[in-house]
Parts: sequence; structure tokens; C-alpha cells
Amino acid sequence: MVFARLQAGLKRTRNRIQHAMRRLSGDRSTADTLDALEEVLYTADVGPISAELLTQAEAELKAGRLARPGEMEGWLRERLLQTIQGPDAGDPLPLAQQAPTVVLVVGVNGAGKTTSIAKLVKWLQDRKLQVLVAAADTYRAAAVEQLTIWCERLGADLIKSQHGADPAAVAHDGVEAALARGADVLVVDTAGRLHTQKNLMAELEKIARVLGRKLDGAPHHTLLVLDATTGQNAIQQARLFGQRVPLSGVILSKLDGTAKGGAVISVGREIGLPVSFVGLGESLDDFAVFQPAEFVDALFDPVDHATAP
Ligand SMILES: Nc1nc2c(ncn2[C@@H]2O[C@H](COP(=O)(O)OP(=O)(O)OP(=O)(O)O)[C@@H](O)[C@H]2O)c(=O)[nH]1
Ligand SMILES: [Mg+2]
Repeated sequence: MVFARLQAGLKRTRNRIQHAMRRLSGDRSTADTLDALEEVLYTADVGPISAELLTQAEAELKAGRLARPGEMEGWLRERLLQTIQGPDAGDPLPLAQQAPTVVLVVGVNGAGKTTSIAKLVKWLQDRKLQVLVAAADTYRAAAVEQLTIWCERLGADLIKSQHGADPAAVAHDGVEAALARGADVLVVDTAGRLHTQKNLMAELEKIARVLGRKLDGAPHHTLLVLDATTGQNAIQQARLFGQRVPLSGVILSKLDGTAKGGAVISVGREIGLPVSFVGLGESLDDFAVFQPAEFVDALFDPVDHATAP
């Protein structure tokens, strides 16, 4: 079921890949084939690794391999699988030895943080974990309202403060409440910010610091939400946020809204950050643990020509 959702979400990317892939089958010169492969990689916004793949493909072709229909696709799938970084041991959110596990969620404005948090809370609740949420985005009254509505729907407790309060204080109260109530996981929402907003970036550091002071090892996970539609700019965002707070993984949101789903491939590769979860729509269930093999299948299946096993 999750796979079907992933497939539906990646429809636009897949359609474009398959269109370009059609040019790869049949009798073609090496130059033609490389040209078509370049189009596939560009189409899916695979990013910096494309050049490397093209060089490798050229070497293969010159050695007389990958010339038969379908072979190139099989090879490409294999290479992408080796490149894409999913969660370690398939577990996107290992729990701390002692509860609560604190998850800090960060990202630029509108990336999908709050929506992803709602989905994440549901995902945790489905695993029978008791989840508490802290609304450390205190800049806009609407931000707290949005989270309040989600938490009411989810039956999750929310720690919030008045509009304009110190976000680090809310984070602090969140840990205190999580400890007092015996929550398994505390998820902290933060305001969207750009790396150029020095005060806001410093505030993020403060939130992380306060969490760590209140609870050893917190935040145990800092997840960066990246909007998949931003394409390769996602790499730069990951780099800049990572300079401020140690990141543990990525939630790649809005994969359903992009024809450039390949950005996920380069984030892991360029930043060394695993993609932990993907967002595939606006509802609570449009969320999945990121699994590289599924992702590659969803990019290429169904195919209209034979693929190498
Ligand atoms: N299609 C689609 N839309 C999404 C997804 N995730 C979030 N959105 C939408 O993106 C918009 C922004 O989402 P938010 O969760 O409010 O983003 P945010 O990062 O919390 O925004 P700020 O708090 O303002 O920085 C909303 O309209 C969401 O419904 C997704 O996976 N797919
Ligand atoms: Mg938000």
C-alpha cells in the first residue's frame, strides 16, 4: 500500500524518466545512448552524480556492454541503489535508551515541517508510542493554531506558549512535560527560517542547546524537512542547516508534487544525510519510511520493455 502511494506520488517523475528511457532502447550509437541517458538523469534531477554515471556508462558502452535494450535501465537502477542513502538498518528513528526521545524538526519556510510532524506523530502512534508535541514556532499565531488542530485530531498533547514567546522556553517546557507525563517521544516544531537570517539561525542553536541541557543527548534526532520541489537547492539547504545544528536525517516532503524526485539521490550522496521519511501528499497517511529499493522501483516501474533481472 505504501508502495502504491510512492508510485502515485512519483508519477510525474516516472513519466518523464520513461519518456527519456524510450530513447535508450534499440540500436543506437554510443553518443546517442549517452545523450539519452543524460536526458534521463537531467529529467529526474539526479544532480552532481550524473556526470560520474555518464562517465561510467561511457566506459561500459565502449567495452561493448549495456548495448541491448533494457540493459542500460537495469544498470542505472543498480547504480542508483548503490548511491541512495536510506535510514540506517531501515530504522529511521531509533529510540533513545531512556525516554523521552527528542526529535527536533527544522527547515526553511513552508518546507512542510508542521504537516510532516503531524504525519510523524501518527507514524509513532501507530507504533504504540506516546507522543508529545511542542509548538516552538511562536512567531505566527496561525502556526500554533495549525499544530493545535493536528494534535486534536491525533489525540496528542501539545505544549504551547503565547504568541511571541521564546521558542527555546517552549522546547524546555516540552522536555519537562514529556518527562513528567512519561511520554516516549517529544517532537519539537520550529519556525521556518533561511540560513541568511542570522538571529533565527542562532535561535535554532539555542533551542538545540536548551534541549540538551534539559535532557542528556537531546535532541536525539534533528530532522531537516526538504521540499522535494526545490530540486538541487535542497543540497545547499542541508549544508547550511547542518552548519548550525547536527542533522540526523531528512524528511523529503511533497515528492508527490514534483517531476524532479531525483533530488533525494543527491542529498544523501552530497551531504551524507540519510533520507528518513518521505511526504507524498497532504493527508496523515501520505508518509512513508524511505526505502531506496522501493524508491528506485517506483521511479522505473512499470516498464514497457524487458529489464535485466
Ligand atoms: N502535496 C503535498 N503538500 C504538502 C506535503 N507536505 C506539506 N504540504 C503542504 O505544504 C504547505 C506547507 O506545509 P507546512 O507543514 O505548513 O510547512 P511548514 O514548513 O511548517 O511552514 P512554516 O511553518 O510556515 O515554515 C501546506 O499547504 C501543506 O499542506 C506533501 O508531502 N505533499
Ligand atoms: Mg510550520
